[in-house]
Amino acid sequence: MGEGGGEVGGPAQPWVRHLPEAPDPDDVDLLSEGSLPAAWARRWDAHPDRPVLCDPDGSWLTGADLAKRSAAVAGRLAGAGLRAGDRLLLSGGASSAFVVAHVAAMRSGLVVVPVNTACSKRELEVVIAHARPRAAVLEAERLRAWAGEADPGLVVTDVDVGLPDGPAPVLDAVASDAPALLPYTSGTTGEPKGVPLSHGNLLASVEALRLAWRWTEDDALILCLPLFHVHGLGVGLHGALLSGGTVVLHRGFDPEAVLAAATDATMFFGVPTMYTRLVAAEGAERLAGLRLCVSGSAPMSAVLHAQVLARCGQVVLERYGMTETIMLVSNPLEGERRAGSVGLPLPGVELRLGDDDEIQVRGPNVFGGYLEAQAGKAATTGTAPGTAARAFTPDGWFRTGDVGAVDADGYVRIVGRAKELIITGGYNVYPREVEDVLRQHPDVADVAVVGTPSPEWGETVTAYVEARTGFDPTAVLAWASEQLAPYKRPRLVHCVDALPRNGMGKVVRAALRPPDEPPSGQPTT
Ligand code: MCA
Ligand code: AMP
Repeated sequence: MGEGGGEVGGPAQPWVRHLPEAPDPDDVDLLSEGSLPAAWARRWDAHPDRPVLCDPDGSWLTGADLAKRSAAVAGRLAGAGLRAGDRLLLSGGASSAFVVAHVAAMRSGLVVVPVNTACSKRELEVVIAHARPRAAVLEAERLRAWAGEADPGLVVTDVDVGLPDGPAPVLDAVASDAPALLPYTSGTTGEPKGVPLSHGNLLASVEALRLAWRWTEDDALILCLPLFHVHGLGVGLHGALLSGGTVVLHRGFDPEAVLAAATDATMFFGVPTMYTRLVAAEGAERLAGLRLCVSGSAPMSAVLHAQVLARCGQVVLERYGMTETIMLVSNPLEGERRAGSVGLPLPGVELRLGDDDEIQVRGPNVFGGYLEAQAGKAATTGTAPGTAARAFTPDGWFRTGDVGAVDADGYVRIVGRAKELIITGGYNVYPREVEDVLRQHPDVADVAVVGTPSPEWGETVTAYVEARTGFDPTAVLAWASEQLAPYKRPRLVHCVDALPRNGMGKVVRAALRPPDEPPSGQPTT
């Protein structure tokens, strides 16, 4: 289907099917609250004594607590010289202190750069060099030391933001088009790509979810996703604070803890690997008490969908999104939740199939272009020549790199990927980044990295290595482990005499097959 063909969400706006009374789309204003911090502050003012956040230690914060503590942290950040528009690295496990720091930054107009808690020194240095943050709020001592070495001028502090007090700056006055979040993805070229998301992008996406999933102040969300990706931070945390309900933070995913929490909660968001573990857990049926279980970040198989229904009594609602767009498509809350489909475009989202059936989207949730480092400063280059510009079509639609199909009744299915991407346990791994690291080892002549199917992880990162004499896979993997966050490390390594290549000398990934001998490394499944 050519560009412009197969448009879903055009004049008829099928997304109204997510809303109970099929309103006129023109009456739906996803940005009416102005910004997330402004909306949150209104909730806390209206109901100061209402609990909003449960720390993993079981202690609660009310709306008034969150308003007061975040204003105090905003004062300390301003006292350290940070001003609206400055970038702030943020990394930590789930805790109320982490949430307070994040909310303080958002309220002050700082741009939060989320960092994986398990990132390597190399990965942290790459982000610091590219994003050029002014300050870093980092829970792990290891990260604080590395950040200080990478940029001695950086203000580095822990998640309690133990800086001297200062008067709070103007709060909750951010413009809709001001940048709010700058997550990083390594991308198909192996180069870091910063994804600037504006306050408008963040608000539009969670407002759409609030409407589509009827997320209200009566909801309590169990949140055990990492808070350095859009799924946990931009959907789970932001959405819960917008709903006016509560969010119960878990520090990491433990199926028993989730099932124990299910009796007092209403919602759970997870990746398929979490559901695989939940169906296998004792007491899986306790999940039935929740009003909504959502899955995303990776495809959920029809088999797993059926297992969750059989073991947990839940018809999982699968949805589809990206860091660059936050949430795009969701199965309906009411109406059929179709296994193997990600559902209908969310309110505000227009979707079409472009060349080779690539899913293309536009809407108020879609970012404006990647941030590229330029001679000492970074600039947004949504339409500049180069890799980043190819992210958009000439008529302004974002190219997702996912290949889709749309059923006669408007349900979207993801049938493949045009981009080279491995999704393992809901985390994205770009083969090029792993290959670039492995190729630096003197015993590796060349290497190709692919995902191989795994029942638990979806895909497992697998390396095919053309080895030099003396190649020791264990030593090479140990060395790669210092360069890469744990989820990016190859879990399977195959030695091959020669990588399959086409006439141009390019590796043909589809032709990579495990040789007969058992692989080296520690398979995860
Ligand atoms: C942990 N390990 C992994 C992964 N997670 N290996 C590959 N892929 C992974 N995802 C490694 C650990 O380092 C450890 O290695 C070994 O596997 C066993 O660890 P385990 O304790 O079992 O793992 P875990 O800590 O329980 O983590 C599994 C998890 C986690 C809970 C499923 O991966 C997770 O939270 N995934 C969610 C990711 C996410 O939020 N993605 C959203 C991005 P070793 O034994 O060598 O030490 S996508 C997004 O944001 C868009 C917008 C969207 O659509 O949502
Ligand atoms: P990220 O770049 O980490 O934001 O990951 C976005 C990618 O995750 C998308 O482009 C898809 O390839 C994939 N993804 C997210 N949700 C789903 C889903 N429900 N089914 C299949 N793939 C998904």
